[in-house]
Amino acid sequence: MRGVAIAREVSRSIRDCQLTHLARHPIDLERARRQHIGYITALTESGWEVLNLPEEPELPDSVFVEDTAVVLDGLAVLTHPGSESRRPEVKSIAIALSTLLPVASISSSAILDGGDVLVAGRRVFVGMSSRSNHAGASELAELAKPLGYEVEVVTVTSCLHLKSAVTAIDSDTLLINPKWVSPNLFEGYKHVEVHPDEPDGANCVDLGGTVLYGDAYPKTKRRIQAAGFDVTAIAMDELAKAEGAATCCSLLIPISFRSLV
Ligand code: CIR
Repeated sequence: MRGVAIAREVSRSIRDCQLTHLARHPIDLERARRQHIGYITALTESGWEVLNLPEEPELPDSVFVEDTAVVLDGLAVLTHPGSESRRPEVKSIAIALSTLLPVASISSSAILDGGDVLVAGRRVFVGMSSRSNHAGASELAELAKPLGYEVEVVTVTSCLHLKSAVTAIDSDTLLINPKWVSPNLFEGYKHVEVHPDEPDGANCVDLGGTVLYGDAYPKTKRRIQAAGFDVTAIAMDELAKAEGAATCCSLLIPISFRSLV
């Protein structure tokens, strides 16, 4: 067992989701739910015990649990999401996380979305987007520092979250779209760049042993494989209409992070 993954079923109101950089297209709820089941299955088959929380009918974006918390080694930090409509999502995630880890919170005077927080080894990058600000980054830094993490603020453009532009393939290797975030900010890591035809392809999940990835980016997938990684590609295009990608749908708590509970 690699650890626990927290997820949440797709809300029946997902068609009313927040959209920032995408035009609204009708979302097929049943198809989105089938894709979410595919996601859960991939997590389970990769050795994660999935805690799949029940649907929140009134919270359109609640499948994207990543934005509600930042999981560190020995601490979960509940966020204060940048979008007001998403703040009620945090309560039930807090209850789930508190059974696994000590929990702290970002205050209501700051904003932070988990999608803007990239943890790669002991470095934590926080993207300044419409959903996260300097106050959020500095509160996170205060909480993370005693655990041995160094927090760096980075500029990101043209996309919703930092993790739309860069994610970790493993703790040494980043998948990056250099048009949305500068690779120079991530010295010390190996980089795999998205194929220029696939700008949305920088979001993957390191499941340990395999990389979970959307099947809409075959050219970038080949680049990840050529760098020596096993890739599990799944359909996520219906969820992508809500501006969500692979990392957004889970909070991963590796078994080693639970040692302080
Ligand atoms: C939102 O705009 O908040 C949702 N429609 C999409 C959130 C995706 N989450 C993520 O990238 N971490």
